[in-house]
This record gives sequence, structure tokens and C-alpha cells, in this order.
Amino acid sequence: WDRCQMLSIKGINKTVGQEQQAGMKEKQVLEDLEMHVARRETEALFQEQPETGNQYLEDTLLRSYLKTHLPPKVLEEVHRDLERFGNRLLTKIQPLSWECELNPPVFQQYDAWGRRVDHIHTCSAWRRMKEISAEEGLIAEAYERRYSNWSRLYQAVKLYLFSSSSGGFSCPLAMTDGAAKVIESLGIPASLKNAFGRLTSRDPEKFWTSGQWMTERRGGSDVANGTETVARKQPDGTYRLYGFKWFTSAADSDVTLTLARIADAEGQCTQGSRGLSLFFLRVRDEEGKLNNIQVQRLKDKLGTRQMATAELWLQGARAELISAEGRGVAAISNMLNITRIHNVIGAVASMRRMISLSRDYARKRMAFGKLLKDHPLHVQTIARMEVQVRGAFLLLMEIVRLLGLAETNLASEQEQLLLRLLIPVAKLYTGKQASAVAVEAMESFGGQGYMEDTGLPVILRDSLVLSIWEGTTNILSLDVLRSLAKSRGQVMAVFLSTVQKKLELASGTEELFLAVQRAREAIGSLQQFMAAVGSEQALSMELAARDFSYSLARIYTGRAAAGITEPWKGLGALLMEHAARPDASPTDVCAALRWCNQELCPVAVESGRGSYGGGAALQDSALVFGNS
Ligand code: UCC
Repeated sequence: WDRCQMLSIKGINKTVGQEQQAGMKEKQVLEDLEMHVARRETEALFQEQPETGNQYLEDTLLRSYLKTHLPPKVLEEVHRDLERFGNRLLTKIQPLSWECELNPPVFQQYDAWGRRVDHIHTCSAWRRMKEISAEEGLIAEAYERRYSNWSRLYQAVKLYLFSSSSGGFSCPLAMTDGAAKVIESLGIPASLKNAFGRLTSRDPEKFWTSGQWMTERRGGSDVANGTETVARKQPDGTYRLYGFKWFTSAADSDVTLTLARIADAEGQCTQGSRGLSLFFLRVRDEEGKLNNIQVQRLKDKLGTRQMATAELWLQGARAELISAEGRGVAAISNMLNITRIHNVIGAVASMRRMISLSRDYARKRMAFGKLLKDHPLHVQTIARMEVQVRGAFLLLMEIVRLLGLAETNLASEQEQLLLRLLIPVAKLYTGKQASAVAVEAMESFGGQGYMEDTGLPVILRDSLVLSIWEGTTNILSLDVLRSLAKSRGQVMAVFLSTVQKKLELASGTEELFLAVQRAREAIGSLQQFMAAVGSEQALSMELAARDFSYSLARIYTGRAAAGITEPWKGLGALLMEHAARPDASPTDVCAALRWCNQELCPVAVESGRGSYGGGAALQDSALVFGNS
């Protein structure tokens, strides 16, 4: 309107001064108009958003891994399904994932008339994720064992592809898998046959998901001392549970496994780990009425907001005892080991997603007159992340390969021990990697990475939980020590002999010479550390637990890079092994070398600095709490 007015005053009677003023105004108007043209041009020049295509087809490491390891017939079928699944993820599932983020669950405690309903409303996209999970056999695949020992690996690959498009549904799937594993390991008792069938069903109408209620107010890590829930036996042999569960993830699940202390006739319970037993219960009955459970509230979390985590009162929830009395922790550890593997899947998937987006952005975004991909420092930063995700991916594949062998009775005793050791090692290591990569990758988008509507902060928030749930880094480091103690050191002997054997075979591969040398030095340092700490107090080993676990993760991930003439016959398929395949690419070799360039044995370095002695513990305490 202003501009029109200004243009219209031109030519009307004016003084000289007015004439000059009008001329200036006209100039201004014309500049404004030009500015608009410039702005329009700028708008047309906006950068395209980073995208990924079919994640399966784009993942060269995944595809080369499958090609190397799967028998040809299995590979053919699996490849077809994964290509199809990759397209479905891209076109149908990813949009649902964003819907889940935008429509988090809502808790309704009372209805309009004051009746307590405790209803957790989930969005239609979340419910669709459940159907898709069944249709795709995301749990079923592992238990049908169509491909014998490769079924578990195939399932893990599908979950890996699904994870970053799942809108948080990976969480209930992890626990569902864990529950199915526990029930299977119990021999599928008649009373749990229906539940097992539903947890592993491909029929969306039948498919059930499970929760894992372990955490109470007094104990998240210290389950043995923190669990207060009491189980009272009923005349019909079932139990009623009374207690308060502080974090219950995916509280909309159909069933759950949980721990409680069985009260004796006098109402007394055994305290500590030996007082805990494992129970199975349905969360709601056929009509959808809660099983004597009250929802106190939903948790207000930093991330994983798509998924309902609740505080629950158990007020006589009917449950079935499924472990031997007092063997609850040992029984639920079957579930823990599965959910920890899912955690690794989530960590690798989130790193892969961030790096893929970052790479695509680098191809599109101009800065300082050229694309980001032409700035060597920027590319170096992404390359460093790429080495991390490659190592993590191969560690994940190694674990699910071993799990597949164990589940089909094809694993040797050594392989079973290795699996027990590698699960906590991989969980703790990749959980930390995922957070670090998410933060670094976010920076590669500049300010855009910090913007909610890009979806990037969601990946960051959701990855931060990976080092917390299913056991924190320190708890998992102690679990590594538990596996050593339980096997009386056998686990470590298997680890070292496996690594050494591979290194001997490796020494012939020229390009990997330096990597082999570094790996050898690291193993030597690890052995020296083990010998030295063995004669010291338990405190030293506890103080060393985290660095020790990191050392195992780095050495194991790097070690197979040592070149094996027949990698498919070897234990493990990690960076060096992958790089020593007959059809390995220079990138595979480079990744192996770079991995081995990091400190492979931090425990030896810190031990040399005296970080694990009693004096160091006192210093730590003084640094944190002061000298008083
Ligand atoms: O966070 C939760 C759900 C979140 C959602 C999950 C989604 C994840 C995937 C997402 C994908 C994107 S549920 C809460 C998670 N909570 C924990 O993880 C608990 C952390 N705390 C621990 O892990 C502790 O180490 C405890 C609870 C296991 C320690 O218990 P105890 O009773 O003090 O430990 P004990 O006495 O050492 O072990 C008792 C028995 C022993 O067997 P026996 O008696 O035969 O010697 C142990 O060897 O349990 C055995 N055991 C194990 N066995 C303990 N841990 C294990 C294990 N990991 N594997 C095999």
C-alpha cells in the first residue's frame, strides 16, 4: 500500500524540495522491489534437506557382510526381502515414525464422570508400528529359525534397518524378544504356550508385546536390594503382586515379566538377590481392564517420548511364577542379554542414520564457495565417525552370529563364553559411541542440527538413553567382571586365544601390517595388566572395570582386521577380518587401520599411571567430595 501511494504521488504539483524527496522515495521503492527479487532468488536457492534412500541398498558394509557370511541360498532370499523392506521403510514407515514423535502418548487418569480409568492413549501410527512389526516378523523371524543359525542375524539386520524409523517401537520389540527368549529357555511351559505364540506371531491381530518391569524406587541398578514388590501365593497356585514399579517402559504392552519377593506364611520375605523370583503377568484382561494395576503417571523424559514410560502401582496384580523361587535375577538375565543386544542394534542404527544424513548434507550444502564434501576437515570429521560405526556394526554382527549358533546348538563352549563376554562389552561400548556420534554428527549440520523440526534432535535425545537403560556403562563393566568370575577366568582365556590365533594368520597381509602390530602390542599390554592385577586387590579390578571393558571392545573389534584367508571359518567378523576378505575394498582396509590407530588398550595406559591403586581411589574421592 505504501509503495502504491508513493508511486502515485509522482507527477503531482510539488516544490523542488518535494520533488527531490519524491525522487529519493521512488529510488527507495525501486530498491525495495529489487530486494524482493533478490529475496525470491535466495528462497529458491535454499539447500535441499538431507535424505536417505533405501537404507539397505545404501549400506555397503551391511551388504558386503551378508554376502561374505550368508550361504548363497539364504542370501538370495534375505536380499530380496531386505530390499523390499528398505522400500517400505522409506515410503511408509518413516512417515509413521515422525507421527509417533509428534503425537506422544497421553495419560487419562479419570473419565469425564470421575471414574478412574488409567488409560494410556497412543496414536494410530504407534499402533500401526505394532502391526508392521508382526507383519515383518521382527520377533517371529528369530524363533521360527527358517534359516537355522542365520535366523537371529537376519532378524537383527531387519531390526537394525527398522530401528531409526520405528518411532520408538524398537523399545517394546526389545522387551518382547527378551520375554520370548525367557519363555523359550523355560521350555515353553503349557501355561505360557499361548503367550509365546503371540509374542512371536506374524499375525497383527494376535501379536502381543511385553514389558520388563525391573526398576523400583530404591533400585534401578541394584535390583537385588531395591526390589520391594511382594508376591502372595493364592489357593489356585497363582500369585498376587503388591508393589510399585518406578520405570515401566512401553507401559501399553500386553504382558510383562517382573521380579518380586515371595512372602512366606508369616508374610516374611527373603532379602537380597536370593529372595527374588520371576513372574509373568498380563497387563489387562480380555475387556481391556487393568490387572489390579494403577497407573500413577507417565514419565516426563528427555527422549524416547514416543513411548509411554509409566509409574505403576501393583495392587494385587495376578501373576504366574515362572522361575524357580529365588532365581529371579538369573532367569531374567536371559531377557537382559537380549534387550542389551537390542540396545546395540539401536546404537548402531542411530549412528548409521546420523552419518548417512550428514554425508548427504555434505553433498548438498555449500559453504565458502564449495560443497561441504569438498572441505577436507569436514570430511575428516565424518570419516572418523564412519570408522566408529563400522566397528560397532561388525561387533553387533559378531554377537548375533554367535547367538544364532548358540540357539541352534551349534556353538562350541568357547563361542558361548565369548558371547556371554561380548554382550555387556558391546552394550556399554556402543551406547557411549552412539551418544558421541550423535553429538558430533549434529554439529555437521551447523545450526540446522539444533532445530527440532529437522528431526535431528530426536535422534540425539533418543540415543542418550542407550548408555543408561538396560544397565549403565559402569554396571555393564561390572557385568564383564561377573562373566570373568563366573567362568573362573575361562572367558578371558578364550578371548585372548581367539585374538592371538587370528593375529598369527594375519601377519601375512601387507597392508594390515601396522594394524596387526598395534593389535599385538595391545594384547601384550592387556596380558601384562591381567597378570599384574591378578595379584592385587579386588578394588583395582573394580576401578579398572570400565577401561578394561573398553580395551576388550577395541581389541576385539580391531583384531579380526588381521587378515584371515578363510574368514567365514573364523570366530568373528570384525574390521581386520572384513578387510582381509578376497573382495575387500581399500575402504575396508583403511577403516581397519584407522580403528587400530586409536588407543586399543586404555586399561594398560591407565594402569601405568597408577589409576587403579588405593591411592588413586582416595584422590578420586578428594577430587569429587573435597578433602573433608
Ligand atoms: O531399562 C529397562 C527397560 C528399558 C527398555 C529396554 C529397551 C532396550 C532396547 C532399546 C533398543 C533401541 S529395564 C531395567 C534394566 N535394568 C537393568 O539392566 C539392571 C541393571 N543391573 C544389573 O544388571 C545388575 O548387575 C544385576 C541386577 C544383574 C545384579 O543383580 P544381583 O542379583 O546382585 O547379581 P548376582 O548375584 O551377581 O547375579 C545373580 C545371578 C547369577 O547367577 P548364579 O546365581 O547362577 O551365579 C549371575 O551369574 O544372575 C546371573 N547373572 C547373569 N547371567 C546376572 N547378570 C547376568 C547376565 N547378564 N547374564 C547371565
